[in-house]
Amino acid sequence: MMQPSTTDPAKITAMHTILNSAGETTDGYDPGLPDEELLHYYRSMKLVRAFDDICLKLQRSGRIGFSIPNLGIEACQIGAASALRKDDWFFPSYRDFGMALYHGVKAVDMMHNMFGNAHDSAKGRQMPVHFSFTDPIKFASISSPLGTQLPQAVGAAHAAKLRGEDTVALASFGDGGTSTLGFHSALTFAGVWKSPVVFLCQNNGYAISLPAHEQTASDGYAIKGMAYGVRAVTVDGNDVFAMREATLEAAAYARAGDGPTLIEAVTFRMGGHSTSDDPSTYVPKEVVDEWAQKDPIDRFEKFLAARGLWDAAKGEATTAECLAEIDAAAKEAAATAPPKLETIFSDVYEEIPAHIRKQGEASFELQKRLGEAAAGDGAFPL
Ligand SMILES: Cc1ncc(C[n+]2csc(CCOP(=O)(O)OP(=O)(O)O)c2C)c(N)n1
Repeated sequence: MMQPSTTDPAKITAMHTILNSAGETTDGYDPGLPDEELLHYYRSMKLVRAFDDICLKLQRSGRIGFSIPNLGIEACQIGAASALRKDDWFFPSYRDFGMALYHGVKAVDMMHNMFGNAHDSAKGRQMPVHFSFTDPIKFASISSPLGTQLPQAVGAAHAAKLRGEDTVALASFGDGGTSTLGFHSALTFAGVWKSPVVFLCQNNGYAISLPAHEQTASDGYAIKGMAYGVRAVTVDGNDVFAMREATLEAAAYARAGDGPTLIEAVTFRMGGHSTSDDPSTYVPKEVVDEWAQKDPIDRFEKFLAARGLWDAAKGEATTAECLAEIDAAAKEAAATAPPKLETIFSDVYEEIPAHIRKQGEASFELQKRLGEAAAGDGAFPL
């Protein structure tokens, strides 16, 4: 369906769309998916939006440090995730938690991280939105330094290949991530080794305030695959079906032993970079208005409506359900105790070195004397 080419730059940079803004598909395309799966796509995208809404309120009321908005880019995550198996590897960026929600990670487990409490999989030692899950998918820890997940994905994919497994690794990153050394070394190795990796570059218009056209002088990002001998394709990132098809093809190509693919998903971040950002200071209003017409959920609703699966009441009911689920998750996480200071070395050392033990004991003693830090101490600067 995507007809990508690794040799013809014009084909690599031509954007593939299946579902247009009117909710119509190209050439009578049918995803061949049962209604319940289509509705799962829909609910997953709405759940991402609900998570964003509630996290913004939690951040503005000082309950969590910060969060990362996804408004407008939900189809990238859900389309790509839907094409992968539960035993594949995910090496996500901080804007990719929709992939985990799609595959059944519970919202409350995400909220435990947002609050950094005792049930957080990272035991409260990570920043908010820096999720890591081993169940039900292998969702490697999100890290803040851009591009680091790309060589990690190549390593995991290469190891799987050496073990004779047919799993693939998805490395997801933004347009800004392509300027990191990680991007170039990962594509070099994956190209040479024919590693089973899907590189997903979500070109969402800006790297914080830097517009994508100032990030690179090349004609988009997919074309960068050519120099590394990596198959590449440019896809409409607001089209959940185009994202699914491109990722399915890339995964099949990788599983067949043919090597990696670089997918450039063209999309737009309608919100801020994080809850500390005000995009109205650098994004022209006309650009926002133009992208609002291409909203990924709106066009999917039109598609569902044409199949008799959606109407305004269904939309409202889904929004209410998703908000209730995320709200309950936030309440549970907020009511969960913070990690005990004594757990600070858990899972770090097999045997705690003597000098570290001594430092730990001194701080435990200090805490006994001075008590726990109160909420609001050490305000989060991001
Ligand atoms: C190596 C590195 N350099 C700079 C930063 C600071 N930084 C954090 S997010 C960001 C923008 C990233 O933009 P992009 O990769 O396009 O992803 P997006 O946030 O748009 O999803 C920058 C420059 C960082 N985290 N890591």
